Amino acid sequence: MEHIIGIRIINLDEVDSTNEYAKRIAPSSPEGTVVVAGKQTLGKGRRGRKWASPEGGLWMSVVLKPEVDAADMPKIVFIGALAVVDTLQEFGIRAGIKWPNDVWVDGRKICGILTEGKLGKFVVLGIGLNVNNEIPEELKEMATSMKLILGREVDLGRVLKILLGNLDRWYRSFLKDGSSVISAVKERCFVLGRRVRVVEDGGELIGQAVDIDESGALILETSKGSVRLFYGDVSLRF
Ligand code: BT5
Repeated sequence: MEHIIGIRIINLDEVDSTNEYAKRIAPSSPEGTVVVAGKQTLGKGRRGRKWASPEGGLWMSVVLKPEVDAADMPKIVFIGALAVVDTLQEFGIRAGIKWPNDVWVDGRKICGILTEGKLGKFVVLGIGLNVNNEIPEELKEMATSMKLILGREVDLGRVLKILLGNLDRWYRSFLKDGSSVISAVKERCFVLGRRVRVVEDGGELIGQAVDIDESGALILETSKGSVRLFYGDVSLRF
């Protein structure tokens, strides 16, 4: 079976942000084009946050052109998270998904995912995975890397190759049946069944995380009833 993801790989030594680069080339690029950079000078997280991207990490973005509507966007984030969890598993690392866009190992963030796009035109799936890179001082409490966990450097090229294979597999699964992605995320999401605090635009909510529904929303049981969340930062310790 021919692969979709990774049909074309653009390797850059340095870039502002692989997501920005991928958005620039997306209109004229085939679906499955991947942009990888040695380091990012303006790596970004959600809502204008910074993503530390020094040399040694895996900083990449994939151009996708699925025929989906806005409601399917959360599932594309999940494709990234599932593929990263499976990739870490290949290296003997047990990771879990922190809804909506993180992968964590032993209470620390190892990967963040950011999707952006133009509705009806393209989606850029950006993945930042700490591999051999240094973790900046201010993030040491909350972040980790494959090197820190394994106690040795890993072959970045091998990580990329395995990740592309896993992305391709999950993307196909998503195209065939979007709900397969949701059920897989539910199995690997360590937030479910826990009492959590979610900070979002308007303020914060505390409750029991009970489910992820078909649209990818987190269902929180609060003292005031059940709430559906589409966005937010979840904390387990508060
Ligand atoms: C994310 O945002 O977690 C999405 C990160 C996406 C990064 C990739 S790299 C390739 C592509 N190109 C880009 O420019 N971006 C994507 P968010 O949930 O908002 O989390 C951001 C927060 O994570 C920051 O405020 C820090 O607290 C923390 N953080 C920053 N750099 C980190 C790192 N390298 N490892 C772990 N945590 C980090």
